[in-house]
Amino acid sequence: MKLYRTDRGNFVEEDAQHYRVPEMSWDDLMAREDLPEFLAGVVATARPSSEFHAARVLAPIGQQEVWAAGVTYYRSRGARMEEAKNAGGGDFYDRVYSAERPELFFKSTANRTVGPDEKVRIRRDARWSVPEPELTLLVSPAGRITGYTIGNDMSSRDIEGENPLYLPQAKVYSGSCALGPCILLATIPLPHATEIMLEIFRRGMVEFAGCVALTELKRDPQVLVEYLHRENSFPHGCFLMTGTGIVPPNAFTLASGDRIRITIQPIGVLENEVA
Ligand code: DO4
Ligand code: MG
Repeated sequence: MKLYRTDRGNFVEEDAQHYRVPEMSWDDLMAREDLPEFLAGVVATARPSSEFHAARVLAPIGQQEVWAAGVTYYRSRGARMEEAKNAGGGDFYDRVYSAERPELFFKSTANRTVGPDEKVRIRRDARWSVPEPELTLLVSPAGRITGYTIGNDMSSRDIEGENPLYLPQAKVYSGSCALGPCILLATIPLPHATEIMLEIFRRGMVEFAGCVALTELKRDPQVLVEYLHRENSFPHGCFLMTGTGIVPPNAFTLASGDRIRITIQPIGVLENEVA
């Protein structure tokens, strides 16, 4: 079951049919502790609607904050150690990879986040920019994982590598986050074999492609949520990106006009062009 936020209202999809979700704001939906069960009730009682096909799908975010976990895959640990070695920061990434406490950082708000087919941005003062394709959790105010979406944690590697204290500038800027295309309701946990695929197209040709399975994710998503909720409250619910396991080679940097396609089945495909 998938939930879409569109310019014509909110729709739930089940078995290729779409059902309008009765009058309720997106924020009220995101904050529901019983979101999967509530939407199962909508599907059971509503009639299918064809209106969805004329609608534009929007980023699935309202007043939720987006947070992110870092260095949760071995590949990310290695890439960060390499980029920060001249700044003497490489050791921190190795230590956080093995530590009990995960790295969690504030990533985005709705005004910095784009939806499917909208444009992500690279910073004008960065020389080395990459997308980070990440399984992203929808977390209820009480800390229940109620859904999954696809996230792109756009990052400026040169700024981050120059000094770990520059992390917020490398990660948080206008157009630095993409989410979508929908919320896959967490009726069952995603299988460990789930794959995250990244393709980057330049002038219509594949410039980079990579793939990682959730078996490589070192941290249990529920434990990441537990740390995020320590001493923090999220009255509207929140999103938590779970880190990247795909890092393009060091010679690669994004350019304007590149298309970034992230696929996580059964959630779907999130595609964005670089402005
Ligand atoms: O520690 C820096 C950021 C790590 C990150 O965003 C990731 O591993 O996905
Ligand atoms: Mg990341």
